[in-house]
Amino acid sequence: PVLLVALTSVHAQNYDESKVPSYTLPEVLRTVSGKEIKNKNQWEKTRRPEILALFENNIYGQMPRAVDSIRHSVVTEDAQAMSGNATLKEVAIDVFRNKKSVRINLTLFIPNKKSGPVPVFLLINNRPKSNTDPTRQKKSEFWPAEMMIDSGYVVAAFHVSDLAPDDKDNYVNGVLQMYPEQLSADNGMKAIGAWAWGASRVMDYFEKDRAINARKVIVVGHSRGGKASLWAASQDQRFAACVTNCSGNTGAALARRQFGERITKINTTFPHWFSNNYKKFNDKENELPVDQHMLIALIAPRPVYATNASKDLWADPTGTYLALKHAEKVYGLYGKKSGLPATPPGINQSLPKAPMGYHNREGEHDMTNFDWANFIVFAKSF
Ligand code: GTR
Repeated sequence: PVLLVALTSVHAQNYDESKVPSYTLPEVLRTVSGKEIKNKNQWEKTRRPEILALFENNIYGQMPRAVDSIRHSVVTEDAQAMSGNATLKEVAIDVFRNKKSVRINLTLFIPNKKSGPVPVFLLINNRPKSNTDPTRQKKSEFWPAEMMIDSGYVVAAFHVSDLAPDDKDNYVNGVLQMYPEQLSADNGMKAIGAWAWGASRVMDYFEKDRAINARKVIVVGHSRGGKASLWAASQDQRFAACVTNCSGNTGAALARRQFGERITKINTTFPHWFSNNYKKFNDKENELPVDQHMLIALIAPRPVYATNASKDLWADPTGTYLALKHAEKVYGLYGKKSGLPATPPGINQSLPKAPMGYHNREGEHDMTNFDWANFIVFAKSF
């Protein structure tokens, strides 16, 4: 029993701010070889690709790009959806590679009152499919499609299971069938990478649909989906902005704070999310060549909104705020100033403003009408 107690205390999760260890973050504006980055050209030419490769090789895995062909088929089109307020389109996106394929089932509602290409909120849905019910018999605050339509946005969603089932024994049954080399590589893509890959394939479709403003697609994700929305926006610069809600560890929260969920825990509970290489950093946050502020920096100068819930300490709302603050200097290279104060705003005091927004909603780990109403304000700010 003595040994058991010792082991559990090593892995106990910390929720006490006074027990956050002191830490030094990797410097976002200095290259691995020590060169200072002074302007956006140096950032884009040297440091941004370097950081992207560090995230690929150590955390999320590679992002395979080669495909043999892609087919888009509109399966349903109903111009009288939502009592005539929206056009529902259900689109099958079939991607072929190495004689294998995946089908992404995209649901989208387009507001009828808008003419011309319309900006989009695209949700990477990690919750039950009923949350994005195309018939609207079931309505959920997780994806309040009517609210988004009334505000003049296209609202779209796909489910993560189309790309990689969220299960350690089955995650290979999806995109990874097309890229078997990823499975044997220590920096190979796993489930979260596959979900982000799916968001990019949806973006390919948006670029072909004339009802859509593909220059203004905001990729949204909650929790594990929010880790994927950040990774999608980081590596695919076609996304205009990113919303990451309660994304926590290996999402928008700083790993080195060791507050709430930690790398060992996430790699143990979800061994199918991140690359094999990431396991090397179990209990070794300080050895990572990156921290999560650098993932946000990869999105610069595009807007990022990182949102949280007050009772969701597991996802470290404060560590998320600090990650935004530490990414500010990269936005600064583009002359963009975040309006975020030095310390986090109070509960429900939302700051939904480009280039960096933050709020900490009162309540549980979830995504609600409060969050979405703020996502709209954020989208109107750029
Ligand atoms: C938790 C996990 C978090 C977060 C969450 C979710 O169990 O530890 O990192 O991803 O699930 O996706 O709701």
